[in-house]
Amino acid sequence: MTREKTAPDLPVVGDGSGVAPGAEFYPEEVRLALRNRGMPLEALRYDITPVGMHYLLVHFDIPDVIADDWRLEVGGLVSRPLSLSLEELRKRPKVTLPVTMECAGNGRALMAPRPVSQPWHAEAIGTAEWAGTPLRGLLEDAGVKDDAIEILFTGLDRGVQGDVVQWYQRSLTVQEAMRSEVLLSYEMNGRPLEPQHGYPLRLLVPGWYGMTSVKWLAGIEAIAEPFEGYQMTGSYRYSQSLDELGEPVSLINVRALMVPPGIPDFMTRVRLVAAGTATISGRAWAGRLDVSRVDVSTDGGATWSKASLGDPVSPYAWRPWRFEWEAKPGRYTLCVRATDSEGNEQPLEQRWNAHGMGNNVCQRVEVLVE
Ligand SMILES: Nc1nc2c(c(=O)[nH]1)N[C@H]1C(S)=C(S)[C@@H](COP(=O)(O)O)O[C@H]1N2
Ligand SMILES: [Mo]
Repeated sequence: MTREKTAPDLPVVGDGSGVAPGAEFYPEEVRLALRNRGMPLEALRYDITPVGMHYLLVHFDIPDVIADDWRLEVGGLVSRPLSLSLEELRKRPKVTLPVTMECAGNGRALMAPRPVSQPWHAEAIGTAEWAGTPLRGLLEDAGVKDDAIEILFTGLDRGVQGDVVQWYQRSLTVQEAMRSEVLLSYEMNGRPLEPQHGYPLRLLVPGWYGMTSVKWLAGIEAIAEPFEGYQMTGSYRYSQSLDELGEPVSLINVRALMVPPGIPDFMTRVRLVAAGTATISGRAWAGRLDVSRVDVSTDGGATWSKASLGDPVSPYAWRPWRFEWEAKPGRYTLCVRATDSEGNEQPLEQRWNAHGMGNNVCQRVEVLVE
């Protein structure tokens, strides 16, 4: 395990408090947003998101990995350490699974005051057909020892975050890592991973927010203590201040999004819809749980009507929904709200947290019917 170092003095964004006082974005946030694209919401029409429309989140730089020189090292508290080439991994049992992935920071920019980081509204989402080999088989071959409590995953990207010089690293409990749906993935939508999505290999943890699915994976290590690196303790926490540790962010919260109907105004994205019957449609997901209902409001959340649901693409992927709306001339705020199989409902107002995590507030779309 590489020990994390403290970075020399670096400049701060804004007043350094970690939140923005007003609605204006700092140049640093805009620059991050240009590196990390969101999924255009009209792509909610596809079961499987085309690779070029899937959201993207890269903390540091995309590393330059030469697959022929690359190996996956499996070590730490295991009986038989392994070192595998991409070819060897591809010869192992192969599983293909459509999975909806969402960034834990999705919805951050809708919080007030706004936590300063990647300024997602609601577009940090996508569903890909991921293929790879189950992690469990590999861990069984390596023989994880009884005193191991976590599995640590290390990516090949390095940078500074929260004043800490680090490789991108996240851990899972042995129990979570052993779940059958967890993959070491080398294919996205039937093609080798693109550089930005983790080529040649990434971890894929269905049901968890995206930060868990470590890209450019190079190391897997069984460890005896909980891993306390920056991406586990300095971020990805539900806390009320940056100094407070808070609860870890893990599984994806229930959410529905709609394809914004009609046509957009270029700058404001306000929608123009023709009067008459309008079909409102979209997708809903709840991580590891099922979506049990989706409701639509055309009056900003005052009254709700049930949408009809289609079948999910897989147990870990979104399901389509639709709603027929008799649109009469006027100005409307459309909202959509999903409920999961445990009765959790999307909030109308989000509870604030310092890192801007897990915001699943109901989507609102302004519409002008003529
Ligand atoms: N090595 C590494 N893995 C990573 C990241 C990263 O910056 N480096 N970003 C994480 C985050 S925060 C998310 S949301 C997902 C995004 O995956 P995608 O870019 O393929 O959509 O990758 C995760 N895995
Ligand atoms: Mo993320």
